[in-house]
Order: sequence, then C-alpha cells, then structure tokens
Amino acid sequence: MAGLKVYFAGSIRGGRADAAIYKRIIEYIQKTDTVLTEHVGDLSLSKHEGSKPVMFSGTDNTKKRDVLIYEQDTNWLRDCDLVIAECTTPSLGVGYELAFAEKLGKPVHIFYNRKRTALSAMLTGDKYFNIHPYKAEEEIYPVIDSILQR
Ligand code: 6K6
Repeated sequence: MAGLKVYFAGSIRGGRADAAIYKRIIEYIQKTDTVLTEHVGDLSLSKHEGSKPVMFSGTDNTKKRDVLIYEQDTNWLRDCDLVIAECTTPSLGVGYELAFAEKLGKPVHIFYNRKRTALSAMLTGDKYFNIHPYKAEEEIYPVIDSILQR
C-alpha cells in the first residue's frame, strides 16, 4: 500500500463491456498508488455477480450480501483521497458513488469515451466534477499522471 488511496468506480451490474479498460486504468494507477476497489477490473466478474442463485440462494442472502457491498464501498469512499470513474458504460451504482463522493468533498474525476456515450447532464452539468472526455484510450493516461501529481 503506497501513495494516494484511489477509489476507482466502473460499471458492474450496469454491464461489463468496458471491464478491460477498467483493468488497464487500475493497473496504471497501481504503478505508484493504491486502488481500494481493484475488483472493479476483475475480468472474470460478470454483471450477474452477487445475484447468482447457485452461490446465494434466496432473496435474503442476496440482499444481505448487497448490504455488505454497500457498507464496504461507502466506507472506502470515506477513506479514499480521490475518486476516478470511467463512465462510458452507464451504471446506477457509479452515479450513486459520484454523488456520495461529492457530499464527502472528495475530488472526483470522470472519464468517458465521447464517441460512444453522451454523459448524463447530471454529471456534465455539475461544476463540482472534473470531467475528462476522450476519444482514444491513450488520452486517459497522461491525465491520470497529472491527477496523481506524478
Ligand atoms: C464480488 C466480487 C467483485 O464484485 C463483487 C460483488 N459486487 C460488488 N462488489 C463491490 N462493489 C460493487 C459491487 N457491485 C457494485 N459495486 C460498486 O458499484 C463498485 O464500486 C462500482 O463502482 C459500482 C458499480 O455499480 P453497478 O450498479 O454497475 O453494479
């Protein structure tokens, strides 16, 4: 564990189409800093994770697991130094985390591919957020260097 504590946010149940990009961003941050939410870049994780009937039979156990996820993630948000989110794939959970981080006064940086998505006005219209549209993935990394003050 070293450097800044970064909360990386990316879609899980919203869809895993960009999971490989999340993984590469997480690994890039980890060169010098700590990512509290490494699991977001886990390529074996499907959007149905957390509600698998085989592992977690019944609504009650699934709900209990979700309560634990919520408590862990909101604790990490309290603990982190900043939030970096990749928002090309829309996700209710990520949107919630961004608003939660704003309430806590944490710096928030939002990346999205502007060729593939029109970001919600609730994000682009909120002057609190640092929004970084990109066209190609390689544009992300120099911006991350500057965010992490490398
Ligand atoms: C187990 C292993 C990996 O993931 C799991 C179970 N699910 C989650 N674990 C931890 N954080 C989660 C999980 N599901 C959603 N989140 C949080 O919400 C992450 O921090 C993501 O940034 C965000 C994604 O929200 P949805 O609405 O797309 O799921």
